[in-house]
Order: sequence, then C-alpha cells, then structure tokens
Amino acid sequence: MSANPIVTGGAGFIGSALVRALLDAGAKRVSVIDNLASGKRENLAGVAERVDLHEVDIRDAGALKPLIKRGATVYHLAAIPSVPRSITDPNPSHEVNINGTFNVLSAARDAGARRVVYAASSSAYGDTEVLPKTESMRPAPLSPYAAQKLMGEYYCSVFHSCFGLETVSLRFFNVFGPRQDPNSPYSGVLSIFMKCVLAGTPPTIFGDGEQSRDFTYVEDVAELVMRAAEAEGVQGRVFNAGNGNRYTLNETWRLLCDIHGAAIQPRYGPPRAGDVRDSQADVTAAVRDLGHAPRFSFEEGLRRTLAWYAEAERTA
Ligand code: UD2
Repeated sequence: MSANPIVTGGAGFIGSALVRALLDAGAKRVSVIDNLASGKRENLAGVAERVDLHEVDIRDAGALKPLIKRGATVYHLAAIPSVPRSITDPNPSHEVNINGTFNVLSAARDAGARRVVYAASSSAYGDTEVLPKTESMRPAPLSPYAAQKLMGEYYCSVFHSCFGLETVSLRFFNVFGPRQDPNSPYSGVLSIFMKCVLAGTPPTIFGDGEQSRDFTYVEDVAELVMRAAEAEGVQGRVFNAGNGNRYTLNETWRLLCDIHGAAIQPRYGPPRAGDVRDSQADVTAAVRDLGHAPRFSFEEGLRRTLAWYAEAERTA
C-alpha cells in the first residue's frame, strides 16, 4: 500500500484546496501537518473524516520527523506568508520559512519520502526590467519573506543534488479563492477586496493602484501542484505557478465592482515597503514540462470567489 500524501499547511487556504483536490483525484486519506496558527479546522469541513490532522509546528523537528513516511509525497505549503509581516516581525517568518523548510526536507530525506513539492513565491523575482518573469531571470528579493522563500528553493535544489531527494519548487503567483482569510492586517488583497465589495465599503489601496499582479485561482494552483508531484525529469527544478496575465489593483477593484454591480471609489494610502511593482508569470516551462493548464480566467475566478464569500457571510 502506498503512503498517504502529506500536506504541510493543509488547514490553510491553499493547503485545504490541495487536500480536497488530492481526495477528488483518488487519495484515500491525506495527512495534514499544521500548527493552526493561520490554518483552521473549518477549512477542512466536509473532508475532515478523510484527513489525519497533526497539530504540529514545522519548527519542531522532533515532532515532525515521525510524521513523514517512506514513499510519501510531501506537499510543503506551511509558511508564514506576507511581505509586510516579514518586515514588521522577521524572526518568526525566518524560523518557519527557512528553518521549518529545512526540517521538512531533512525529515523527507531521512524517511525516504518519494518527492517534496515546495510552495515557493513569485516574490523571489523582485522588480525585473522585463515582463513576464521567467525562471532563468536572476532573483532579486525585496523583503525578508521573498528572501526566505528563495532560500527554501535553494534548499530544495540542494537536497536534490546532494542527497538525491526528489524536489520540485513552484513559485506561486498571488493565489486567490475561497477560504482566504480577509481578517488579518496581512491578508491577501483580493480577500480584502471581497469583504469590502460585499460590505459596500471602500478598500485602501497602497500606492497609486497601478501595481499589477498575476492573480491565480486556487484550484488551478492545486491542480498544478499535483502535476508537479508526478511529472518526469523535473526533479530539483523551479517553475512559475501563475496564470500568465496581470491586472492592476485599480483594474481589479473595478472589475470586482462591475461583477457585484457596485460603484465604490477606493481610498489610497502610502505605498507598502517591500512591495514588488509588477508581477506576471511566464508559464511556458510549467505548461511544457508539468502540463500546466489553468482552467479559470481571472474573471471566472473572481466570480466564484465572490459567490463563496457571499455564501459564507449568509450562513455565518
Ligand atoms: C506576495 C507574492 C505572492 C505570495 C504572497 C504571500 C509578489 C508579487 N507576490 O504577494 O506570490 O507569495 O506574497 O503573502 O511578491 N494591497 C493594497 N491594499 C490592501 C492589501 C494589499 O493595496 O489592503 C496591495 C499591496 O500593497 C500589493 C498588492 O496589493 O501591492 C498585493 O498585496 P498582497 O499582500 O495581496 O500580495 P503580495 O503581492 O505581497
């Protein structure tokens, strides 16, 4: 019998979407490692009976080690995300994103795991002169978070070259969708936009709103992550996990208002430290080598996400 897939951060927004996708794709059970700092049990509602949830912090190497099984595929998504949080309070994000990743890779190596798929970040690129951003460009992180996520990639590649552990790093590009928590000062911008449009209140846009992002729908990311676990000849490599488009925040807010039938002017505040100006993925390598095939246009992703938040508010 093959080992159950393991998802670190599996009670989080992206992790729980991946858990659902793995179960839909035929996994009997999924093992989740999550300290429930930002992850939530309710994110696994409806699938909890097929999930073994281990409330363990990846900084705790001793507790982590026995949970990684021989032959298992490990999806390493546990992290402290957020550019601004890593600037306000860099220590915890350093410890989780770098030391925790090292612990996951070490445990995977020691156990003889089959492969580790790592959630890297598009922030690694920083500001590039050319768009879209391709994997061959030199990384130029602009924040501790970006540096930490890049270090995780380097560790993945070195665990492959030095220890023979199969790893694949995917640079996630601004993932959005159902279950993204809008209630923290560090929440992703689209979750905040969703909350504002439903409440009829203006969001605060940091800067002039002309910064752009390649917003990627969470189900497309989950699908790509699973493809990365199976693809041949990609061990040790790094791929963009984006949609391939980019929208400014001003365009995005307008689009969301149009979808909802609202007309609300945003507020503007000072630009945020550590922010990247423009972000757009070249997905050529992911399409060619991983079979990446995003199914959701940005607008369709926005519609689905808005419907989910509206329903969550209605039933709260
Ligand atoms: C970065 C990464 C992303 C992922 C994420 C995890 C880039 C380009 N992207 O996302 O891939 O790793 O980190 O946290 O580095 N903003 C507002 N108002 C708000 C909140 C945000 O204007 O209330 C702006 C923010 O200043 C930024 C944009 O919205 O320009 C996106 O911010 P975000 O925090 O959603 O994501 P970002 O781009 O830091």
